[in-house]
Amino acid sequence: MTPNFGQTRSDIRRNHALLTPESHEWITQPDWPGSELAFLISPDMGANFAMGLVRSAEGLTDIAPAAQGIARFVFVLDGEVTFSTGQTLGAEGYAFLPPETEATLGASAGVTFLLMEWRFVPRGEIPAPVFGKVSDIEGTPLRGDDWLIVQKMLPTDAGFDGEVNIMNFHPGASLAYVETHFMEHGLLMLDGGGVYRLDDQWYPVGKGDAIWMGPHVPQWFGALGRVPSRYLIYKNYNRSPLDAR
Ligand code: UGY
Ligand code: MN
Repeated sequence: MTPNFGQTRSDIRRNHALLTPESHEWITQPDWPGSELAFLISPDMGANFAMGLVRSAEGLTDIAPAAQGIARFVFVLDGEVTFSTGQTLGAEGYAFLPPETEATLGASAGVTFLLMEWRFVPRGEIPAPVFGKVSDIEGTPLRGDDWLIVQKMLPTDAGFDGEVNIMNFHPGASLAYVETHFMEHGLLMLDGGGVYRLDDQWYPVGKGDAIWMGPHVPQWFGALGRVPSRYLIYKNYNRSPLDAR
């Protein structure tokens, strides 16, 4: 076997990180029996949320809900995820489970899904769980650009302390300007690829790559190639910059 000479595209910095598939570390956790998990983003690196991949060769039953006060978001990449409350999610199905949701989680053999968890910041009434699938969501052009379509997976009302969107880029489309904002992001590339600017670095990115963007990090994406590019992106939202971390 050829050695890889210590190379990876993963790059972990003070205010952003690129996490690429060849450097994933799959581990087990006591509260996820039967699974392997690759945590890609976590508070240890400065993020205010955790994001990772979960996979299971034999399938899962009765996985306990998230810890007290923690919201959970699941996005299915392969296979099926089920909840004890009766919902079944196929590929690109998703679930938002607010803190203290009772439902346990199951999954089919060969499942892989994205898992995000964060300490929920309530503003009034805590929203009910949300279940859906990406193909059912109507997209809207971002700031009038019909080459850049956003699908919002969660309702936009103020009870939600975050949003999770799919951004669809026509080949050659790009963000209109370099964004800087205090809200942070977790991102997973779903299709296509291009160049992601993070702070003062320009990274080639493609399907399967994950990105953490910390508060205020300058960010820009340009889609390259002949096929559309898509990414899933989490953003803390409806929060004041003065909310305690
Ligand atoms: O919603 C956002 O802030 C989004 N446009 N950011 C991004 O794609 N990096
Ligand atoms: Mn942004």
